[in-house]
Amino acid sequence: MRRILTTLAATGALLALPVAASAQSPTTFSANIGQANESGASATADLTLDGNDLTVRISGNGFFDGFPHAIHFHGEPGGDNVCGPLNPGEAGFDEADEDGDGFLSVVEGVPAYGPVTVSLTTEGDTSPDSALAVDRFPTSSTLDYERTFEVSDEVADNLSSLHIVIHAADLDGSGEIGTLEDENGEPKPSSLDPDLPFEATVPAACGQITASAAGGVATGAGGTSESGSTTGAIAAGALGLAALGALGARRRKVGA
Ligand SMILES: [Cu+2]
Repeated sequence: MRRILTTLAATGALLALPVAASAQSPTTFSANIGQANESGASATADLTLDGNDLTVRISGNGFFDGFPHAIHFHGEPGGDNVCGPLNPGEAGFDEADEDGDGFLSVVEGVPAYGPVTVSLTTEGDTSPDSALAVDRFPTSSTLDYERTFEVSDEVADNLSSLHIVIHAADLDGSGEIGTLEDENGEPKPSSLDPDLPFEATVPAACGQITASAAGGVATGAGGTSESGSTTGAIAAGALGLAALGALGARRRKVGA
């Protein structure tokens, strides 16, 4: 019996600690991720930053089903990054489309949205080294991405200057990725890696990360003790959901 009580007490202490920490610091961000290259795909993202732990949830639709969609944060942290003109007909698109093929390649988009800062892989490394880790990105048309991982101080402090870019689109409507041909009738290669097809890495959607309106997560300043405890309960619920989500994601990976 004493052992049970000790265990319960220890569990209570473990549960209480993150609530106390989270009541002060989490900051929320979101991104509306619109189509690029007239892919017809779009997504929304919700981000929660707690210290250097960043939880990213992305839900989309219209993405090519059954092919890995590389997802990155792009941008120089603190820099003047924008999604830029992403679709034919938008102001500045013809200038950005340097080779005049009618598509904005990854490389052609970099002057606007900047280099890869974080790779939103499903597991393992999240650095730019994993930018093309095609076996560790979502493959469904709705993406259904959720992951919590640690980011650098530089990224944590400058999230609002970064963008989420989602790659891979069936540009020629063939029902396959990799059928697009260049002007010579040869398979059109990726601007990043000649061993990958153009369609495998081309931007399909882009959205700027913006801080959510103040009040989304209570700061606690000026709050009564009663509302403070309500905030704590909500934070605890959110943490519980996040933990369940992380477990679920891990399960899915193991089962896949
Ligand atoms: Cu990217």
